[in-house]
Amino acid sequence: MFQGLDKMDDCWVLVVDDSSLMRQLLLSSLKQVCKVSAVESAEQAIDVCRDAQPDLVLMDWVLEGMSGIEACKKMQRIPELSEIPVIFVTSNTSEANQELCWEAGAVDFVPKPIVPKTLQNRVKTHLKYKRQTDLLKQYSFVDGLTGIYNRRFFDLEIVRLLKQASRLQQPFAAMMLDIDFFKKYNDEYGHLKGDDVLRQVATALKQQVKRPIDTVFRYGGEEFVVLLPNTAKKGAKIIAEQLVAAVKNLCIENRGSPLEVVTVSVGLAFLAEGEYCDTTQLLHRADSALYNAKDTGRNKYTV
Ligand code: GH3
Ligand code: MG
Ligand code: MG
Ligand code: MG
Repeated sequence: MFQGLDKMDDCWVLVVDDSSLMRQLLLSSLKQVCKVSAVESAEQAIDVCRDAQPDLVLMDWVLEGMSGIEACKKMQRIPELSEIPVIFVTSNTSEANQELCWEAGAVDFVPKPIVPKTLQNRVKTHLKYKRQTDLLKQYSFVDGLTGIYNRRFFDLEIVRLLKQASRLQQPFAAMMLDIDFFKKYNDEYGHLKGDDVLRQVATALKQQVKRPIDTVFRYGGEEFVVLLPNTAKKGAKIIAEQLVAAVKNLCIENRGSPLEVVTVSVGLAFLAEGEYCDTTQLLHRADSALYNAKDTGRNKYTV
């Protein structure tokens, strides 16, 4: 399962140090291990981490402006940065100072002056842990059949996104989709062909949902959920319409369906700006709308 984890060529380490001599030393000793770049302040480091998340940060303590300790604490509070491991590389080696590094959330501590071989091996070990964690996350949050996010990830994301919508006073839209007459499809063409349809439908849905903040999940057997943060009624209806059309336009024959091809029905639920509801209430709304779409002809969306 974890083959190739010793290959570090693709990993990227960010060095933060205000001394150009130290930056040169760290860059030259680490470039034998992985990709590496350097910045001279904590503020720059946080900007770089927000733009493109490195696999590991080597943090100096004493910097101009924000200190390494403050930067590490700040990264812990920013969700998309909180899982980037930080190693302190510093000459502040007293016991009390080392304690401050652990409290700030560091994963390791390397004293200056550095011993290149030791630093390289510490970095290798942490990169290996990071890759294992990333892989485990991928295995646990991605559906094996379709390659899109699974129910487990949905359960986490929906809670986070509803809180975010409420905090930012933004509208929110959720769609529940269900393939029409899919039992008949399986009966007619077999389960393997059915699996193939699930993959094609998942890909078509993902292609239609273009903003990076929008997500498609496989919710259950042949049911999908699409979450659209900061999306009002009008925009969501357009997307629902496009999703229904995209699946129909795959033109996958389904002799068991009166519609003759594979189609989906969609139930749409909204949250207005400033409105709050929990996951159960939102899904209940989407589910009722879905049943309405099923009852009134399928191959359509209903609010
Ligand atoms: P409706 O239009 O009312 O939704 O009719 P339906 O036949 O799609 O009914 P229902 O939603 O109850 O059927 C779900 C079917 O989806 C049953 C099951 O055989 C099939 N299914 C669920 N998961 C999978 C899967 O992973 N692979 C395949 N091939 N079929 C699946
Ligand atoms: Mg310094
Ligand atoms: Mg179903
Ligand atoms: Mg169905």
